[in-house]
Amino acid sequence: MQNENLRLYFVTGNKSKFNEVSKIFQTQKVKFTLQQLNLETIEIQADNINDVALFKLNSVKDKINSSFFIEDSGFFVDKPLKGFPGVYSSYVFKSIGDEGILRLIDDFEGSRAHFSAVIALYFKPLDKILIFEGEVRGKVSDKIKGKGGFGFDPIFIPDLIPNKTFSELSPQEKNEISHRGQAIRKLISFLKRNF
Ligand code: ITT
Repeated sequence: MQNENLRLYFVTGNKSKFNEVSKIFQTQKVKFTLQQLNLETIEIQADNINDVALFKLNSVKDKINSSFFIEDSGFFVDKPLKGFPGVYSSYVFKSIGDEGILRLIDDFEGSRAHFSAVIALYFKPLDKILIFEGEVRGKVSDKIKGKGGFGFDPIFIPDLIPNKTFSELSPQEKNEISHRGQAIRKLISFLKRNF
């Protein structure tokens, strides 16, 4: 039987998130075996994603007997939408989608946007909760471009690769600069330091 101390669950219903994270784990020498766990979590409507992430973690903590983490992320159109959809990203994507966001914007060149990710980890060997964050800045594309990724990827142009949307990048290229990639690499450094 596998050593339970070396099992790490990523509690998420979003297969695309899991696939991105799992690719990073494969390229790093991590002793932990990563596994997706699709458990119902509770997402409160707070105005910052750190609070959402901690609540989400605590909503399933009693049901899991291993180390595990959850991730809460969002797409923020800082200019001209003052941060919308932000903490409502999941719902807004399902309701109005990428097209709906584009209809709200006139000046794409002058737009600003970012993705944020907060990972909350329950690390069983130390009985501790830890937070890891990542953020990537850019602007909104004037049209939907690319086939890769998920969610708002086809309309986000990162500052670091200013001629492509996230959907036009390979999974590795997106992971190298994305909010999720940054947060996961911090989590992996923690695991390497502590196990
Ligand atoms: P879980 O809560 O089960 O993990 P979820 O998709 O509901 O899955 P969130 O509540 O964190 O996850 O919602 C974040 C939403 O923000 C997500 O559904 C996407 O619409 C968007 N989003 C987050 N990261 C993204 C990324 O890397 N690329 C594109 N869209 C992203």
